[in-house]
Amino acid sequence: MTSAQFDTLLLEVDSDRIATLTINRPDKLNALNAQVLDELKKAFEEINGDVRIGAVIVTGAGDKAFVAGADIKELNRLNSTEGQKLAAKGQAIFSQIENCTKPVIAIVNGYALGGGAELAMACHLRIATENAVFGLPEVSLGLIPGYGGTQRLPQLVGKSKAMELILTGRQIKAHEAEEEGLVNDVVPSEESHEAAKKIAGKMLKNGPVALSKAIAAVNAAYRSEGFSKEAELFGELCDTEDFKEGTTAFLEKRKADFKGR
Ligand code: CO8
Repeated sequence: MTSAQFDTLLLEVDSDRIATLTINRPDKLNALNAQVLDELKKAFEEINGDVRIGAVIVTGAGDKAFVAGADIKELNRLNSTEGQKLAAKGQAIFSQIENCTKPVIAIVNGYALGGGAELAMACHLRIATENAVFGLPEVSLGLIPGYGGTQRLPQLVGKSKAMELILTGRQIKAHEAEEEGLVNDVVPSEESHEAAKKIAGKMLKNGPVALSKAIAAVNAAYRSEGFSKEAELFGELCDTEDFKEGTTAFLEKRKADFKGR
């Protein structure tokens, strides 16, 4: 079964009840613009309600990127109120993915930066291809992660490592991500779908209601006030000169010159 109602996503379901949801903007390295976010919301509503689907694989189109972040062109125009609102909207969609009643496995097939890393972290498991690169480079744009990254990265790798990665914006490769507990496995690119389907297949031998309750029970330990604080602080940054400079510098393909204002 394939679903044709999306412009920026591909949704296919195989005979093993495994859906593959592909973010499909390869010319922009699958960056998350408003349309991708809206379609992700709709796709997960559909996935949750479709009895033919037992598990979901999320990946990016092309061989270069999973998702290279939120669309910086759209971010550049935000004021503080809009920034906070967009962060809260993205957080709600990623929380919908995290709370999907069916297992969600990300195949991280290249760059997973900023919002892309945040999307991967909202999935239940992550399988990285050998060329995967993870990072929260937002501070290099005069920003902070706004789609839950300041909350989920410490949950996955511990506070100390998360602070290092968030404050430096350093990008890490697949094997370091595995050592840090950020990904479950690293596999060659051509084996990634087979690997994800194998693990999804093992899950699907179990009781579907039990799977959904297990997801809800694990997630119950990870709710935090920090998400709304993150959105509020992201919004505050949208009114700074550094945010304008950082995002404009990226779009003009030059180095940012931050003034601390
Ligand atoms: N947004 C918009 N466009 C992008 C993005 C992005 N995040 N990433 C890549 N693109 C575009 C490029 O502009 C380029 O477009 P064009 O061909 O029109 O010039 C195209 O994709 C291909 O990219 P590159 O030419 O840059 O490819 P390279 O192989 O040279 O570099 C990189 C690949 C290193 C991944 C590089 O593209 C890059 O650094 N991208 C940006 C990574 C980044 O900083 N991501 C974080 C963005 S901020 C964020 O995600 C915040 C999330 C929280 C939001 C909260 C609420 C709003």
